[in-house]
Amino acid sequence: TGVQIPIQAQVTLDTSGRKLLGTDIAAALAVLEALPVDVVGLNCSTGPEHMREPARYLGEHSTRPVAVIPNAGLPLNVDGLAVYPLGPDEMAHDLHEMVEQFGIGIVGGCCGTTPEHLTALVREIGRRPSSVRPAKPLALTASMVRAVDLQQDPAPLIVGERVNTLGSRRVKRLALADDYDGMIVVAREQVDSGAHALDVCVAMTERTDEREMLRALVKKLALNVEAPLVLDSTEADVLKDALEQYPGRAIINSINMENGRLKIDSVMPLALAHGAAVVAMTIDEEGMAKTASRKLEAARKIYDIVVGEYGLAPEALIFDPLTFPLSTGDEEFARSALETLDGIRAIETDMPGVMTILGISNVSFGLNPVARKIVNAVFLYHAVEAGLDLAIVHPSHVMPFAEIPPVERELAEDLVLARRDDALARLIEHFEGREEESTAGGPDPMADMTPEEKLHYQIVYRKKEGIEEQIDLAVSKRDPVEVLNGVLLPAMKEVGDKFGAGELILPFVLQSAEAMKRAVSRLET
Ligand code: THG
Repeated sequence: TGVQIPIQAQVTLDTSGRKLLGTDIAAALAVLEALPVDVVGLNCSTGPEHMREPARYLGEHSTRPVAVIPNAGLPLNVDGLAVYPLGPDEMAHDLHEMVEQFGIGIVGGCCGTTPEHLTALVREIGRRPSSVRPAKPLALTASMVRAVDLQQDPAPLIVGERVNTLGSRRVKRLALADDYDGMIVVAREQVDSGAHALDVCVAMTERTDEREMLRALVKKLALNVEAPLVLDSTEADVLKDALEQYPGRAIINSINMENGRLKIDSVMPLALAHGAAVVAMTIDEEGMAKTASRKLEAARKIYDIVVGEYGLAPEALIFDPLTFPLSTGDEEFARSALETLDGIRAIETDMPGVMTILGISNVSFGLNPVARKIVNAVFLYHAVEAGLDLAIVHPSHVMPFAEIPPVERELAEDLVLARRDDALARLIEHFEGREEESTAGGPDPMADMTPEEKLHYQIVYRKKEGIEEQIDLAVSKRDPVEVLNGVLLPAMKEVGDKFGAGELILPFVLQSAEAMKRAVSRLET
């Protein structure tokens, strides 16, 4: 009809602060903020007292006016009838407080409220100027149940890479067998080892039903895994079905300008309709951008269309300045990682507010597994230093930069930062024949330690194997409470401090916590 009618979108939370299927207020707001609604809010289910926390959250973070429309208290069942216990004056008082404290802009009454309740609201609150709303939405992705900040502190947001038929033989085998439960197991493993979100891809040359497969997998993942999804497909129709299936705020991976505007024009309407964030590769008609200045040029063209024309919030635009393998020995790619790092800086300086992402493991394709781990860790470290926000990695394979032996760090940095012409040859030679688990190569660092020192070391360095024996030795000499307070807790505190300082990323903290858990449960017996 051409008539514009404001939309007021409200969620109903139970007394625990969640919707019926578990959605919390942050996940709900992440989804609603990305959609063209005019007012967000809460209604029904509870009285004002249970709405305080979510109302505070909305008041603080919503860029739109916030509505709070409670019941007249939690209903009591009196002889089979619902009785609402909250009187007009009490309700008006509670809502008045929320208006004043949280900047709530719209109030009203749902079940159990009467004309007297509304008269009291009008009398008590009256008309007042609307509160000033935050100018910028939070940069969030969300699953059905929880929201995740795109700007993690410490960075980066970790995107698990393995639920990908192109990136895992195991997942490809599962997908070919239509084993969705098997893929859920892989997804859970990624989340349990520290992934904040999951990249999901079921593209395969062997099959033509990517559309149906991704839809089915997204449906299962949405209900079984709490992490938000990154929908990885080059096909707009595949993305369309997956977005329709997904109840959270997804990230689309990805668009580019290889064929001019074509991909953007087919994907952006979907992104806006579903409120998704979008990964954009720095590829244009001239191909994949290999230098920092070409990456910036391609990114700028995309920005002008996606933000300038389509109106996507810059915070929802995530640039991927491309990672190339360094193992080819190809002269053309020798400086490619360095250009990627400079590309991150250039993009974030030129287009404030946008995010950046990289597929880290690509950098080490073709190297031996031990060398891969180290090159990946070095590249990730420098990318985060350059300002990287999101990293696609295998969370249980990443390694803390600070723990790389200096000699190996230098070899990897020579390659990643293109510091020597013979860097690749030297790195390959160093790691030739090296097996996993013998990474350090040197003497056992725990050889001369007391049981207490070993416990400390095992927690800080995530070595849960055999931690029970050290507990037994430690408690043979001292009080278990002393072992807990004097040894285990300080070790875990050290891990927490390192995390806070950005030296460790989440997967490592979880592994330390796992060692801690085993130690504590032994202590309890
Ligand atoms: N940018 C964006 N998206 C991406 C990439 C990127 N998605 C896909 C890819 N690159 C990132 N994902 C992976 C997944 C797995 C591996 C690398 C990148 C990987 N896999 C092992 C291998 O091939 O050696 C798998 C071995 C096995 O089969 O188990 O390295 O750059 N936006």
